This record gives sequence, C-alpha cells and structure tokens, in this order.
Amino acid sequence: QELADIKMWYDKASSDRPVMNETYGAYKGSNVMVIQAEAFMNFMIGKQVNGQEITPNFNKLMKESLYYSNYYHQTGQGRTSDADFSSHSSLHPLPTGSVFTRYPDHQYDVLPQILKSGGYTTAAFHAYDSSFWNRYTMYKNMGYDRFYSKKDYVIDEPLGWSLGDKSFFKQSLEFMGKEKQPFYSYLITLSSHHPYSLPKSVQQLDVGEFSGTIFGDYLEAIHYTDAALGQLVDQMKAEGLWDKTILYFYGDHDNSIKDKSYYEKFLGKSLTDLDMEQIMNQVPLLVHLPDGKHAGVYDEPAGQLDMTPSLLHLLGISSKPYYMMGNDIFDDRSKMVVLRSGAFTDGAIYYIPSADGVFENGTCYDLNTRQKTEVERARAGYEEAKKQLDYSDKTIMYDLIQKFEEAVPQGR
Ligand code: GP9
Repeated sequence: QELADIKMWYDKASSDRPVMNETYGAYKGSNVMVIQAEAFMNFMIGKQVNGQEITPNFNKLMKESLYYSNYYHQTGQGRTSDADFSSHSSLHPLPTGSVFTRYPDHQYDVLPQILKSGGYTTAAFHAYDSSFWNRYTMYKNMGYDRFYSKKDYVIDEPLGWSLGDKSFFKQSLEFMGKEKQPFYSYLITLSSHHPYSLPKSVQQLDVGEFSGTIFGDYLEAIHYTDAALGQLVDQMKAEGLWDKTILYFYGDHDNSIKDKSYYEKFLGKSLTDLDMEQIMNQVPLLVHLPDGKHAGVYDEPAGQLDMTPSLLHLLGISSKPYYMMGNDIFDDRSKMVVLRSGAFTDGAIYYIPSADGVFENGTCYDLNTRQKTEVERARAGYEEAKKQLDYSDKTIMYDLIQKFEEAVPQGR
C-alpha cells in the first residue's frame, strides 16, 4: 500500500508537468553549463565591504540573467555531495550521511543520464581526488561520459585544497572545447572551502574590521571565486560558447560560520532568528540564457531540487516520465520549498521545526511582516513537507525508482 501511495504522489506531481509556456523548449539543443560554487551564500550578493563589491562579476552578470533571490540549499550531512545529488535527481538528500556514499548503486532519474540519452555529451569537472564523496562511482551511475578530476589538471595555480578556481575554469573550458556539442558540463569549485584562508597574494579585498577573522577570510575567498567566474565568462565569449550555452550558477551550502555578530556587523543591523535561518539556508541562483532574455530578479521561493525539472523545461524535454520532487522554476504556479531540517516556505510563511519535532512547538513566521504568526497556518505545509521527506528517503533507500520502472517501464 505504501509503495502505491508513493507512486501516486509522484504521478500526481508529474501530471502537472511540463508547463507549456513561452520558455518551454525555447533553448532546445543548447549546451548547459552548471557551476556549483563552494559555500557561495546569498547574503553578500550585491553587498560591499569598505566600499568594495564582494561579488562584482556576479552582480554584473545579474543584469543580463535571471537571479533568484530566495533560492535555498536543501542539503544535510552530505554537504557538497547533497547539493549535487538534490540538484541532479530532484530528490531530497538523506537525514543522515550522503546518498553518494550510502546508495551509489540505486536508480535515480538524473539530469546527466536524461541528457545523455537525448544525445548530449556529459562531463563532470572537479579538481580534487576522484574518490572524495565517492564521486568516481556515483558519477558512473549518474550517466557522465567523463569525470575530469584532480589527476586530469595541471596544478599550475596551487590554492587551498587543490587547484585555484581560475585555473580550474580555464582548464575545464579547454577540455570542453574538445567535447562534441551539445554538452552538459557540471563544474564544482573548491577555492572558497572552509577555513577560507587564501594566501595574501590572492587577497584583493580590504575587509577592514573583519581582517584576521574567519568571516573576513570568507569574503576574500568568495571575492576570488567571483573573479574566477568573471574570467570564465570572458573565456566563454572568446570561444564562441556564451550565446550557445545556458549557464546555471548556484552555491552548494552555507559557510559553517554561525556567529551572528559577523553578519550583524556586515549587514549593519540586528538580525532575528528568521533572518539568520534565511541567511544560513539561502544560496544565490543565477541563470544566464543564451539570448540574455528574461533577465531580472525573481523573488519566489525555489531550491536545489528544482534544477533538473527547470533545465529540462528550457530544453523542451518533458520531465513527465521521471520521478522527481522539485518544482519547475519557470512554472508560475505557487511553490513550496522543503529543507532537509523539515523547515519549509511557500513564500507567504516560513516554518522552523522545533528540536523535539512536535509540530505545535515549531515557529511559524509571516514573511510579509517577518513576525511570528499562529503556528496553525503551517499545519498543511508541515504535513506535506513531512510526507515529501519520508517518501524521498524511501525512494532512495529501497531503490523505488527501479521498482516502479520494473512494474511500468518508461514510467507512466
Ligand atoms: C571536495 C569538496 C568539499 O571534493 O567537494 O566538499 P564539502 O566538504 O564542502 O562537502
């Protein structure tokens, strides 16, 4: 019965997809480049320290891109690997551990596999040990033709854990240049990884009062990754890729710096629990379309689970046959974003669960007034969020997609 209930949940979700509006299939056949940036959070987008922009290149790109200002990471303990998994499978990560290490051999409807079967060349790029997060094994299962890991790169810009993002982007583009188009390229940056201490020679910002703190080092590291992004765009333009490629850039998770006083000092105001919850859970999403259309700031809630259905929408590939939980961000209907913690938002309210998990003990905020409101307003959303997380966990742990496919090949 439970299996039938879960199948029915997916069937209902997929019956709403895809929405055939003006963006559906508008970028059919384009290359797709996804960049998942390490610890790249939303709070410093468009902000300055000591009169200097933290992310000048991202800010410049925003003018010709879609910027989602309420995009959430939906990660758990699997951190970078969770961001990767959720973005590509449109399922939630697990409550404990990482799907990449626990269930790498189960079946998932993932973006690289779907695009590969549609004729795309698929490759993942990350200049670190290929076994980290069990990527080597997982990426084979996800349908990547090729995984360029540390051993494929010349470490000509040693920085932090490995190769600096500038050289990483440059060499990755060279690899891509040899691929047959259209391609799906997934790049994972690394230079802005905790503890963020880049050598003085790389630091370009004067972080003033944050100098010598982990928060100051974090801003420096993000500024460096932003400069690498600027160089990548220039190189894509020089190589004629810019107007043939959808660029989808987002942050993977928070920076693990939880001391509120840094954020209060940086933003120049005192912060509520709701402010901190959103700061720690929001990452920016920037989508640049090949023709630069639809640019603007989009403030509806969205999250990492939404990446795959949304990219399929732009490419005109129906997501109907697939078992996915995320929303299509190009569908105007109202949406709910569920975080791994059980917190959720529908754009009108934001619910934060209590440590004991009892619904009534959680806190509900009205996003309009940003004040606490009656918790009852969150009841239906809470039940739905709980169901989604539970169904997603069961799908992963009991390999349900494989079972659904066995019963009804090609889904529905
Ligand atoms: C290493 C990198 C780090 O390959 O992805 O992952 P994280 O520690 O942020 O999960």
